[in-house]
Amino acid sequence: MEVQAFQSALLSMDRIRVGNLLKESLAREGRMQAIESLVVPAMQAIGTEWEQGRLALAQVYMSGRICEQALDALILEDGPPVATGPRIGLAVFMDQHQLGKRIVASVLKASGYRVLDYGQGLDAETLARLALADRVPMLMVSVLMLHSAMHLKELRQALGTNPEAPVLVVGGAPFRLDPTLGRELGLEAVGESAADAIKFARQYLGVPCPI
Ligand code: B12
Repeated sequence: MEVQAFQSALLSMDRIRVGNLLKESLAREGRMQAIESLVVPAMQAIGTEWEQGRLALAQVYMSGRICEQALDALILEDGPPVATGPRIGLAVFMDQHQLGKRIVASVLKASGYRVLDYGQGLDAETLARLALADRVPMLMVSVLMLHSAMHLKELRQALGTNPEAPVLVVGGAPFRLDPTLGRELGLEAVGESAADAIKFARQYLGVPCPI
């Protein structure tokens, strides 16, 4: 019901209602749960409707933009998080879907990790070069299209296998839609949600000391 209200506010471009619904959900469930239970299913439903020809791509685009703005406003309200913990490289691999990366960046920062945001649309060679030059201990990659996911093996190879190579953590819609995809691609750390990003960061890098 609430997801439907959020979805219809997005499609009617009612930014105020979008912001209010998000704030209400946040007050009830906390930031991460509000995002997972409202933004993710609403955008997923919008994607399905577009696929079935009931929505135009422009409506999908505008819904994404409005979510980005609403989330940015919420994040800024808390003040920019100051992080001093381990560094994590983060990027959207090959495609241009940025909403998931923003959410992952925000929860990692809020948990004390320093995020090096490499942007979006990066190919395997470019991304590996950036991560290796920065010597990040972990590289998180958001992937929204199956076609992009199919190139992750190239990224894995370009990162190399020496002990200095960053731990590769991937996430995004193709892995949520097909839970076996990560295994098929030979990837070890595959996340389905922003909470999984924190889970892997803690597992491999430890919990940052509070400041
Ligand atoms: C919004 C959207 C767009 C917007 C993007 C706007 C933006 N600024 O991001 C626009 C309109 C630009 C767009 C364009 C296109 N899109 Co699009 N898009 C979507 C849509 C509807 C929602 C994506 C989204 O924002 N979801 C909300 C976020 C919060 O969820 P999320 O990214 O999954 O992230 C969550 C988790 O996955 C996880 N996570 C994400 N990353 C990571 C990383 C790590 C390390 C971890 C641990 C976790 C994690 O945490 C997040 C919070 O839970 C999806 C549908 C869907 N089911 O995902 C289609 C979808 C991804 N798009 C699709 C397509 C086909 C396209 C286009 C090719 C359309 C076209 N003909 O031009 C283009 C391609 C553009 C490009 N080159 O990248 C298809 C892909 C199909 C496929 N087989 O791969 C989808 C699945 C729609 C569909 N059902 O067909 N799109």
